[in-house]
Amino acid sequence: MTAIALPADDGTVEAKQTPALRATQQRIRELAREKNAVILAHIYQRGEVQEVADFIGDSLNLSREAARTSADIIVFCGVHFMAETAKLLSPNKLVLLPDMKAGCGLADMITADQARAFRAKYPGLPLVSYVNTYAEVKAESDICCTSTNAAKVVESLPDDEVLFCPDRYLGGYVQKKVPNKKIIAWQGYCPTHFVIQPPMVLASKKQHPDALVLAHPECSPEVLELADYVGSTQGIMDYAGASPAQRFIILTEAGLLLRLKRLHPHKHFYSIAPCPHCPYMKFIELDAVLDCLENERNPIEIPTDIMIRARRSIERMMAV
Ligand code: CIZ
Repeated sequence: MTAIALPADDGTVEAKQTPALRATQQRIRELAREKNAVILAHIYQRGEVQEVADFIGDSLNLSREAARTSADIIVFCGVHFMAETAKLLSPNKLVLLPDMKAGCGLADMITADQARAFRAKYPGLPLVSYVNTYAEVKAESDICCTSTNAAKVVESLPDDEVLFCPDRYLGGYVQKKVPNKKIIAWQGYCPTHFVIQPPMVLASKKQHPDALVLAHPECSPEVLELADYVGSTQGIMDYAGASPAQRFIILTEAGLLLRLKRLHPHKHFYSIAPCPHCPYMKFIELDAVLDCLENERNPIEIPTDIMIRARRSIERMMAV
């Protein structure tokens, strides 16, 4: 293993900058150039993985950036559904996921069969699916959404009642933003955001009374009640960057905290205790990135019929 972890007081983990780590990073960059590959790192990735990326961001923006490049290969340092989204938007590129164990606890909460049964229970209602779903679920949906545009997507539909999957908390948050429609939400949730509980937030607020609380809408409504701002990963990044405030409590996965600390070293970012880490995101290690690029391992493949229908759901969202 190339990286040696150094835990910080706030619960984030930085890799020790050893010669072996730097050599692996350098080899990844050389190979990316030789093979005309673009490396994407989701904002929840380990710091040393973010450092080798061409683009860092949320899953949809990364997939769109990669689609705009003339790269032959996309290495997606993130989780499986994200690499699938990149493949949907770049069907002619080879998309690689460094470690196939990088699944998603939230995406696992609904299968295509369950999505079909959900629709059958409410005939005629449109199904909106969060991008955090597998391609086979997107294929059963009318339209996709992100945490940034979910309210806008729901608002754009002509129906008074809308099915939403898989995240009940994002569904509930959207319901508050769009009170004129009834949202019937699938009862899934993100296990990493689920561990964030109000007493932990209150304890962090007590420790940092002048800090603003920025929360992701995958947190429970009780947690969102305590937030000064609720937004997607990109929304939190933009808010923290633009705000004149100097101190922030960040209620989402540790990778975002790490990114904010690097981008704004003069500001102060805190978490809750314990700091939430997504185990799936952390499966992506530098050695796996190198191995998958070197050996073109773990290509993402999506059956054509699913590809066509899933892509349609994403394109409808992009048109909103
Ligand atoms: O789609 C993404 O990247 C995730 C996980 C959430 C977000 O808010 O960006």
